[in-house]
Amino acid sequence: MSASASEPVPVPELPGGVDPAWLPPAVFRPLGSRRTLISGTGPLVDTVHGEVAYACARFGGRVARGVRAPGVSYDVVLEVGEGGDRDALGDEGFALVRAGGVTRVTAGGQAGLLYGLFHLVRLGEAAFRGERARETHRPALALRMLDHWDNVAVHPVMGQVERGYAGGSLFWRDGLARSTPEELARVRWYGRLLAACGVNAVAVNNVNVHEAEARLLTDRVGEVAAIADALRPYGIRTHLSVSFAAPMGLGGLPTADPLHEAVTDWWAETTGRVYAAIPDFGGYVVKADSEGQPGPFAYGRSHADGANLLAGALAPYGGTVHWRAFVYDHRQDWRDRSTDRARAAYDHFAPLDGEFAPNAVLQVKHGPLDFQVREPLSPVIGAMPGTRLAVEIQATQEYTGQQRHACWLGPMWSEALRFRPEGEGRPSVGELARGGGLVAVSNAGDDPFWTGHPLAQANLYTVGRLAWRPDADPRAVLREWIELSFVPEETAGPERLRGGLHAVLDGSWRTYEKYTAPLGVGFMVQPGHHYGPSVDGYEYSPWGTYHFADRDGVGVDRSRATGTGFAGQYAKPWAEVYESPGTCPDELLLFFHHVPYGHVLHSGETVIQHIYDTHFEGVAEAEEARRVWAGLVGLVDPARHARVAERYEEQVRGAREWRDHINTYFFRKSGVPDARGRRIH
Ligand code: GCV
Repeated sequence: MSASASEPVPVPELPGGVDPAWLPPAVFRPLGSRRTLISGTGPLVDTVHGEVAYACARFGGRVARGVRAPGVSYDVVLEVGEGGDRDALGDEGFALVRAGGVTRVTAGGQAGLLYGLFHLVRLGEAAFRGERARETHRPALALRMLDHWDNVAVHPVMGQVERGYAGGSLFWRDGLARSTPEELARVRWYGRLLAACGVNAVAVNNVNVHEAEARLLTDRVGEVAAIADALRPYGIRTHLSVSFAAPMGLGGLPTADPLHEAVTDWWAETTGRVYAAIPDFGGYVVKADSEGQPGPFAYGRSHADGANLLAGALAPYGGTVHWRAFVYDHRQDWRDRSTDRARAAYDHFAPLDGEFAPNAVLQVKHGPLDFQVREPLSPVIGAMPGTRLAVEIQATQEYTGQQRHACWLGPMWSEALRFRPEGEGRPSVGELARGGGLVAVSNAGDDPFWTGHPLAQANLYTVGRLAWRPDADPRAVLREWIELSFVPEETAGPERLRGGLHAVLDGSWRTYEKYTAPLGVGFMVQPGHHYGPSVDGYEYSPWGTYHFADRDGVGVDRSRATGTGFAGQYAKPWAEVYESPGTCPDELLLFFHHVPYGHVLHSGETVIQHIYDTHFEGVAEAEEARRVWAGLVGLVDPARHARVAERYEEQVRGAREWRDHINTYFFRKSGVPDARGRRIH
């Protein structure tokens, strides 16, 4: 556990060769060259003390803890507030003011002090200049979480990390928890990075629970406790993915029926033991009745019955169950046009609104399908006002370039979080998620750059900052990340570096969209690993992800009038907007409608010409990004530069492959030549 009160907790040592991401030592210079007084007690205040001491040791400042020494003046005061401040700011909020040459952070609680500290780090010198009127900062979402799809043992198909593109797991190696001092220092460093962008919860194992992962709940809980110990100093609570069938697999019961008393007792006892090992344990994450995972359907019970079973076991300890809404038929017959995977989550869950326990959170993927580069918002998010909802996004780039392509997802997530399911004047998704939070599938691993592609660190950073403020301008978040990670020192002439980084990242999501599956139709990826194009890869498969291209047209008719009725799952105005190709936004046209190739978009182009044009443009943009990046050599750390340069080679190759597959496929299907006469194979 933590060091005793009032002792600084030392900053963990970054293992050799590992990239400091958005916390290079230089970002601590402005704070570390001043005199700071810290007041408050508790383990997170000890962490703050350790951070300031680390900064001062490097940059010549001084830090004192407790009462002001007579005759000594301070430039910075970091304090946990009393009375009204505590109530107004909450445990995680803080106020910042600068007057009379003193910068003062007053936090509502210990966690707020930690976030206030990292806020000062982000502000850099600006935090210590002139006067600053009192401003308050509080996270909009109480739960800001990363889910790791990390396997404890290497899985024969999915490897150590399912959909992981950043090496092995930070937590597990070959069947065991990582436990060397160096490995645990790295876990602590991960916690440090997460706290610096606002994340406060981590689920440490895959939602697809195999045998080894299942046992983390029982005889192997000590391994989870060790991870929790490493993350705790940075205000991060640890969560565990569990199998709904655990009472059978681990407890030897003949059933996992959520209404069976022996099952309830088993979960209660097991959960009690988890809390004995990890007193601040966050709770369970459950994938049930989904892609082969067991669930309550086997007993004729509802998902509210299932979630409430675990919620009941967690409630005495203040824990939460995160119950995933990703439930659909993955054994669909492609000939069956009456089943639509996009409908599934709403069909299963909307009727259960109001039935979930207060400490059950329904975790809903932001789109109705599965983290495609473009999807509408999941209609579940606007349809369950009586349920605590968490929005799930995917930082790991399963369908967005697998961290071989630069694809900053901030604008996509921001669009989802700002979307208003019931139209203008009604709550945004960010507001609707207040009860449950924002959860991202992590893109981090044991890669020296944390995320495989160094520029994918921007996605991880953006997750935390958007969870803190879902209405933040994503470009401002990117700017913060650039300043911390690439331009920490106020050196002359970093404008070219800033400009170059914005040039390659600002529009990278749309670039990726341009050269992959068009107009919201999704998938068209190679089955299994999901990298690279295969237009018909999933067309005759059981997974429910079809595009229905033929010689006349393409897209899925999800209208109420003639299609699967999915558009009718939305409230007004969206149900009407999506219902007709005349009002449906271009970028979602093929998600909602099957149209002829000659259909004219709002942009004035035909669908087929749009496909050709965007695919040529997307490749040109990827080539341009590669060129811009090459020009930044000498301005970026050489190892980072080299890694990104290597990834751009692959991105350009991959983009060309996508372009040629998609354009050729649709040229052959439609027989319509490119109006601009470019070469199509
Ligand atoms: C963890 C998609 C991915 C799976 C993932 C699943 C989920 O289907 O391909 O790897 O499983 O989503 O979100 O549970």
